[in-house]
Amino acid sequence: MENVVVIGGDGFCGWPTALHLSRRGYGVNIVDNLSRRRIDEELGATSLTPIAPIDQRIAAWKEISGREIGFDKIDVALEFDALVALLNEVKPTAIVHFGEQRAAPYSMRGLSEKRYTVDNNIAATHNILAAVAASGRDIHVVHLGTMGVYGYDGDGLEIPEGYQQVKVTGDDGAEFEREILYPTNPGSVYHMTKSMDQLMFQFYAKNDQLRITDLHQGIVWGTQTPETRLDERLINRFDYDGDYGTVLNRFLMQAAVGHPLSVHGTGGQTRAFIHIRDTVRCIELAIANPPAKGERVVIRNQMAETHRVRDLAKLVASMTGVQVAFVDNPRKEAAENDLRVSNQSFRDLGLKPTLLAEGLLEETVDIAEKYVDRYRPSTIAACSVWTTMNKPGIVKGVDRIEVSAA
Ligand code: NAD
Ligand code: USQ
Repeated sequence: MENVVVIGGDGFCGWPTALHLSRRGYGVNIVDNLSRRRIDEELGATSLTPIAPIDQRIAAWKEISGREIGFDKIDVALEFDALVALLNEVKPTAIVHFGEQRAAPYSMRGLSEKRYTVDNNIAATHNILAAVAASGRDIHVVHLGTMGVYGYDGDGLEIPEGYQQVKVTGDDGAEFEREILYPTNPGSVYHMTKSMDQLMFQFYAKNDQLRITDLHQGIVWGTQTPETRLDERLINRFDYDGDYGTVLNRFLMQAAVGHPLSVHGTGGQTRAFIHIRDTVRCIELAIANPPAKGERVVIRNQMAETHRVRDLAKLVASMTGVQVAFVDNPRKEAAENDLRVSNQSFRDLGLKPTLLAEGLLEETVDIAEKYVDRYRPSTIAACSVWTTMNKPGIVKGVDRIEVSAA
């Protein structure tokens, strides 16, 4: 049996991935420092769905599937020796690295959150790479990166999968061909750490011949996968608060409680999306298709489709009859952008991405409605501002409210 260590396996993407890999026959060991549960407390926020403590989650999975999942509470940014010891004990063939602070708004809240995000994310990624290199084992590192490393100032040029061929003119006029990492253009301290991760991957792939896959994932929506649906104790997180709630899940939740949908600015921002069911499939495909030893980092764009924020708001409003509010954008980002992205590499591996049109929006609305009693109104506003010029994106003093025709 092949063993996989899932770092950040108590989180929104990590937990369903751990279950999916376990069901597919991998020996799974979760590593997590449970920092997300601590940050929830710090923010007074909570998952809309009632997530069980990690030991109960794992016990429920054993009861339902008969399969064991290991758990080690390790802070991979701080506890290097414990990480090395775990790798020597478990002898994994792959590590899936979800263990970073992942909210752009949280990373922009203030100085301590900026510094925490950089310290945590950079040290976590570097420790994992250094531990794998030191172990002498052939462990494939699969990292969850983000579409946001490319930036969102696009004019419609298709974003390639990580690399760009360029011609450089030398001082004598001669032209040189180079392949470079696609230029990064991060829009938050969080996205900046993902851009910096890329350089660490490039170095360790070259210097230590590590096999590394970096998955540039779009915004994940939905909450359940076939495994997390099996029992309420296995249910996945559903974040809707102003820091960790991502846009489509926030809109679906806001619709369930009749809160006007909080569109930032004009809603002209175009972003890439993927359903959580496809996240777990993509990880399995990535693990099964590692780069050769000595090969450059494999970068795959992990997304299904692109949408403009205001179009998503209109869609949710037409499904539910909720109002759409255009609020001051708390972020510093292009008001309008086009986005075309290649996802050829996952399509070539056989992925048939789930699209919004396929009915899972209703499933997410049903979940939001089912757990509506757990909604904490005080956490809904997006209060983190990118600069002193930005105002919080709260639905108060809105520019205009649109009422859907539905
Ligand atoms: P999450 O916050 O739900 O999960 C992250 C998990 O990592 C948490 O359980 C946390 O406790 C753990 N963790 C953080 N720092 C750690 C450390 N130093 N040591 C051990 N554990 C640590 O986030 P998520 O939504 O599951 O995202 C997982 C990864 O996927 C992140 O790296 C994120 O950047 C990436 N990603 C997420 C999305 C999305 O929409 N959720 C989209 C693109 C990429
Ligand atoms: N937005 C709104 N209203 C809201 C919330 C967000 O209009 O109530 C807008 C934002 O201003 C932004 C867009 O929606 O233009 C996306 O915001 P988001 O919070 O859904 O996504 P983002 O901050 O980019 O981060 C999320 C995950 C992160 C991941 C990233 C993928 O939290 O971990 O890396 O999506 S990507 O966006 O492709 O970079």
